[in-house]
Amino acid sequence: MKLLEGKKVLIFGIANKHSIAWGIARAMHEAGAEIGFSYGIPELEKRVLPLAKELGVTFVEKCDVGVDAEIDQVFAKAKEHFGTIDVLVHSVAFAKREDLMSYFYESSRDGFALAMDISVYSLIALTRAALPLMAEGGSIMSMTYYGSEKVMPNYNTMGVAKAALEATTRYLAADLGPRGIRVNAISAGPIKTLAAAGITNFRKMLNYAGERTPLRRNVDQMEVGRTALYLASDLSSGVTGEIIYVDAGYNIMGMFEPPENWTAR
Ligand code: NAD
Ligand code: 0WE
Repeated sequence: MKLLEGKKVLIFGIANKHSIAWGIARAMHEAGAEIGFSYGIPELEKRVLPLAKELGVTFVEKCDVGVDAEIDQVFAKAKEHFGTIDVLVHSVAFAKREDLMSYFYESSRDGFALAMDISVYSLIALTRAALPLMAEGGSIMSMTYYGSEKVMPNYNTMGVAKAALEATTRYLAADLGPRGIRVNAISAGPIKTLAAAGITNFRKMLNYAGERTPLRRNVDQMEVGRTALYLASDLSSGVTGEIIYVDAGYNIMGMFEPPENWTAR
């Protein structure tokens, strides 16, 4: 019996084959889950449909998570299609490009509000919409980044939004624990995805981290996917409100040993 046999999973945030959400979809598919996809903008349909086909996914719906009516609609359709769901995956973030460069103190009011709306409030809204379909309990998860805890150059508004996302995870976990619904977040190391492609010097950041993590490498989408599988499955039945790191150990370090090994061991 596979880990997610008979489980139904709804995944938000697949853009293309590089998406973390696609790694999650593949890991959960391999574990026997029945999966539904939702994507954010109409232009992504041509990217997402072939991926859906690859996994035999027939539920593929557009949903801008900044629009309540679209959230209502996608969950109405999910109720028709699946009846109930067991797992909700939130893999969505957005900030204005100009807020991911330059000084944090330059952050605009509307850019800050937008990042919080799309990257944080959406988890609350999706969770609330999913509740009627999760009467038997379930597992909800989202994706975060260490820039929530420590300053990362240019992560800026997104760092503050991820701090709020992690706090949101704990408050939702406390609300929903009594209903048998667990809520967790995965803090992933940097991965080259569409969301990362737009970032100046992302390649440099990847190399910087990859040379210094305890594992001396970066992580990939499938490693995040397999941790998501653990969170979705009964293997994690006692785990809620947690931030789980899938970052090759980056977050445990206090000082990084440069590659040329100056501690002379
Ligand atoms: P991605 O671009 O593949 O995924 C981001 C998704 O958010 C896209 O599918 C995009 O369409 C969607 N989105 C944006 N605005 C939306 C809206 N209004 N409505 C619905 N969907 C919307 O990039 P990714 O790196 O896979 O990002 C997924 C998650 O992982 C994000 O929460 C991101 O912050 C997080 N994360 C990424 C990294 C990294 O280095 N790539 C590291 C840690 C955490
Ligand atoms: O969460 C993210 C990125 C999220 C993201 C990316 C973009 C790029 C294009 C949100 N909004 C946008 N808006 C756009 O217009 N990551 C964890 C990846 C990431 O982004 C960074 C990073 C890392 C790592 C930005 C600056 C510094 C480091």
